[in-house]
Amino acid sequence: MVGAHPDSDPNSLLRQICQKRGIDQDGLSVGLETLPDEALLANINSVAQRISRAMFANEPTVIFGHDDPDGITSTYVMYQFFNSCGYQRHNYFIPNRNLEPHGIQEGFIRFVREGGYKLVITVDNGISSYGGVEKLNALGCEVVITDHHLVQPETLPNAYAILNPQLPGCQYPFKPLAGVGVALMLARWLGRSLEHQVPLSSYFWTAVGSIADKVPMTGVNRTIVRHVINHWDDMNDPSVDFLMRNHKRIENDMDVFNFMQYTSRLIANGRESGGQHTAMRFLLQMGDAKAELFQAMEAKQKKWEGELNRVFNILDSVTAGFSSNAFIYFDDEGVIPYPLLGTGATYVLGKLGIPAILLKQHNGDIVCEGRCGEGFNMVEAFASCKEHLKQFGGHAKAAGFTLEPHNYDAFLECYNHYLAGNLSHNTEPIQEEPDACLTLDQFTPDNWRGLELLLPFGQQHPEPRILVENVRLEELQKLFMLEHGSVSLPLGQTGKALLHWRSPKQVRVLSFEPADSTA
Ligand SMILES: [Mn+2]
Repeated sequence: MVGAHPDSDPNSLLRQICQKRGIDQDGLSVGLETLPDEALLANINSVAQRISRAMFANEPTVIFGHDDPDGITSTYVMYQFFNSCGYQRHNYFIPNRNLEPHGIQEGFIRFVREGGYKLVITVDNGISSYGGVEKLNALGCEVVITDHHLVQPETLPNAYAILNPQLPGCQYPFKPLAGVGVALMLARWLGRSLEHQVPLSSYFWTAVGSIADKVPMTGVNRTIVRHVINHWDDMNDPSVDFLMRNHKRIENDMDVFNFMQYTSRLIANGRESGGQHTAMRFLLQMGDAKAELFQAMEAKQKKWEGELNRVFNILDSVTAGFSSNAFIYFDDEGVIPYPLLGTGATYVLGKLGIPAILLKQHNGDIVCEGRCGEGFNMVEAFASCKEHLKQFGGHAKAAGFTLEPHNYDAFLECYNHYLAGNLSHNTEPIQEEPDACLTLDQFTPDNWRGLELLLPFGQQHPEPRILVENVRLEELQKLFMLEHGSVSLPLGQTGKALLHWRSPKQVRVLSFEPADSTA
């Protein structure tokens, strides 16, 4: 079987995919040495100096996070960095968005006042907290903002300094970092000046937060996740060790990637009050307390998974037969729990391929989560209606807002006006071409395994789709584990199989078209 024929080259399939996607094959295994210089992040020096001053003067400091996995990991990376420096006056606060709206609100301002904090470091949020920063300043507390959400230049908070690759004029070449990616770059920069190395586990938690936040898996984001995969055996973190004991054995790169995805889903559970979060306590506790907190997160996760299925069923019936170029749904019966509003909007976007917003009553206001694909900008859409909104913010493809109920009709009119002017009429989902076309004799377990180098997958870097022609599914079954979901597998027929890469030994069948029907 092994010979000089090009198709027996284990890298032939990988090469085809890289060519098709315009990926530099040699760049697939680059390391941290290729990361851009953190000095290119605007304001990083003033941010670092202010934080160093707090550390040297032993000022009480609080990290203000966000209650999603990106926000939790951002908080943890910063907190751990301070721990490892021997600083002892730092604390954290994770707001609970079920109790208070997004950003700096009264509960946190009270916490700062009562705790006498002199410095607040926001992570994964803060860029849209103009009013909150004013109130903190009035307490004599300075605020350093680190964030990755889109910047609204006319309402930049009056902070001591702002670190955000999206800031106008910021020279950092890679913009779509996660909130935790920004926190990691700050820790690396502080580490450089303090001659203190950031541990490998911080890269792991950055990978977990980045995967959860669905940032593009390209550039710096990919380099960070790949670094963790490549150095998996050197990982040394009590929380990772604990989670691994409760997880199946990790044998290959895909298992590491699956483990990161599993971790990102687990730590999404555990909102509490008073700035606490079960995932943060799990990360910081040891022994029996750690095990108990793990069980609490698992129990909440099970409960939410059940809820999610119920919400998807509701959305299935709401979207059945829907034909318009934008989706707006007000949950006036209160059947979608607030924490699932964003996931619900993502689900509708996936189904209909059009901009989707879901709204509901929450704590006396109306809250909204919106999701869209290429060619539309949710933040811009909400900005165009901002006179009717209490607050809004997010990313081009995922954003949210709060409004007072009496402004609902005015918002709706304004949003419809924006849709009419900004929605392209061609909303048909684009049928993507496969990444490679092969015949069965060119398709071997060796070149399939070679695709593991493409890990990690995510936005703008999906699992490869391979079209194999003139194949009988029995032949594939001899070579791989076949996963096919609801696609039926007509055995005994020859045809075209469209396949997804799932793991070195596993193939997912997306569709199968018998040769006869293609004639
Ligand atoms: Mn985030």
